[in-house]
Amino acid sequence: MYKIRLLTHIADPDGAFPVILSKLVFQNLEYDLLQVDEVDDKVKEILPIIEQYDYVYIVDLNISKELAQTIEQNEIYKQKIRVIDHHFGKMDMNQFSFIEVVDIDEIGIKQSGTSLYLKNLIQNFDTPILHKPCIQTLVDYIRRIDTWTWQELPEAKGISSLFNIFGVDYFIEHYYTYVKEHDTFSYDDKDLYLLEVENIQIQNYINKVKDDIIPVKVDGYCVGVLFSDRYTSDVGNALAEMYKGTYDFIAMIKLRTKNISYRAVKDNIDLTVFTQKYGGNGHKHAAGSPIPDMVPTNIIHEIFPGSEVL
Ligand SMILES: [Mn+2]
Repeated sequence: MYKIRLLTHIADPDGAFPVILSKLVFQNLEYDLLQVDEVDDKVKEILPIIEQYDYVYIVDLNISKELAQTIEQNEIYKQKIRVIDHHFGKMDMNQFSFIEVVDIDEIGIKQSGTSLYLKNLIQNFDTPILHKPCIQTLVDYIRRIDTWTWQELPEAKGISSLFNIFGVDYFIEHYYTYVKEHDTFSYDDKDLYLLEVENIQIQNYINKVKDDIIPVKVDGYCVGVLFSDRYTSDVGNALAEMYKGTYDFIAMIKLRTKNISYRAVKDNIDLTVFTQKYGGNGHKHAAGSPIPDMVPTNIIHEIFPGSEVL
């Protein structure tokens, strides 16, 4: 029986579904849901105890070049660790033998962390359950949401909204049970009602925040900056559409989770170039970067001069 450790992305269904797939295939599984900037530290924690795992999968996330070099030089590390990623900005990590970054596959289909991980599991640990139509459908929906190709199949979008409503832990629990108990996937009446309410809330929220944008010039770009940590994807897409011709991209500052999400407004923008300077990562038209640790404290000092953060 294999013992598996999975490190995956906490932010969206593309990170959550690999947990479900792993639970279906491996009885002995430990997993961590991580932010992009937490991966290196977690891997460094695991390296000294890596003997106890057969494989350590890192999905929809990546590691630093320095850490990749350390792993590549160690026979055991590189045999056990598998990085499966699809972020365009991490393409050059394919130089390492244990890292696979695929943006578009050999037949021209844009890939996501979940879709690549499913392929990997089928190749290496094939079990009948992975071929269930409901898994194929859900993985395809998630892949489309994550690669902005869901417009051709609008029903895919519902999974993203249900993830936002449920939160990551309930999402995993709910769909793990679902795929075990069902052959095919469809939204039920409860899902549809939740989606309707969610849609109204998103529209109301976008209407409220659309006028809160602060125009900022940075590194030669004209950026629409917004403090917003809700409905990132919908807000980003709606604002990018509304502000065509005004901004190069939208930056949504999320203080609570200490990260920034970017959405390109103009087609010719490559956000991987901009975010690299700020320790970020992502795709050409959607990317993220961390907020430096001291920023929340600095803001408190700014608001309450002379204050002391305990
Ligand atoms: Mn992804």
